[in-house]
Amino acid sequence: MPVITIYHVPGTRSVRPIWLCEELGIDYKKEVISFDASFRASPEWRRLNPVGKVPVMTDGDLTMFESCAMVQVLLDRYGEGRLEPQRGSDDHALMQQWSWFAESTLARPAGEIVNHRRVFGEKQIPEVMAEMADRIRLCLTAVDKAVTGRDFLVDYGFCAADINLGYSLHLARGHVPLDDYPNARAYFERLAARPGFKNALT
Ligand SMILES: N[C@@H](CCC(=O)N[C@@H](CS)C(=O)NCC(=O)O)C(=O)O
Repeated sequence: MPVITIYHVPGTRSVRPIWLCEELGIDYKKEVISFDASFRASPEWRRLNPVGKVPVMTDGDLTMFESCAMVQVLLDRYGEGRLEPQRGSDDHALMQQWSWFAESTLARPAGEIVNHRRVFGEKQIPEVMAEMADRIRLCLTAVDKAVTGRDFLVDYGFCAADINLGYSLHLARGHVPLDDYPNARAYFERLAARPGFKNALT
């Protein structure tokens, strides 16, 4: 009986902790929930995620939100040193850098496009959409450079930062195609070919 439950909506940021569990063979339960605004605003869901977003993870008595934090907690509790470089090393610092970049710098404009569309519908402001797309392009340029001539982000090899950024690239490519960023595209394709990603996406 798994003690970890990940509340999941296919294609959303719950992909990150689920993908990590798949890669590490951690036993977890996937609880698929509704993405309806009314469900996310319900007292029942707000008790788990006070801002009504997805995902949520529980592990025994712990209930938490923020997908990249979940990835780190899973590494701390069950990773046994796998999928992260040695703590304190430069590679570990870069793993943190790219994980934070994944959510706060790249996923942010992508998420804002989704939110803006959802909230404003027909009345969306083209200048806002264009500005967010420009922010994504800037991030994709940075990723493209970072993975030029290498398979993964840090020398250690495939690690949790690739999971965090891989999801953000999946999100971003729905708004800005990766075609103009051949290294980032090849990197994303390498990540997307992993069974863990495929199993996490649905
Ligand atoms: N930083 C949060 C972001 C969570 C987030 O924005 N989730 C999206 C789905 S991928 C969501 O629930 N959006 C609904 C909304 O923002 O109203 C995390 O990484 O968990």
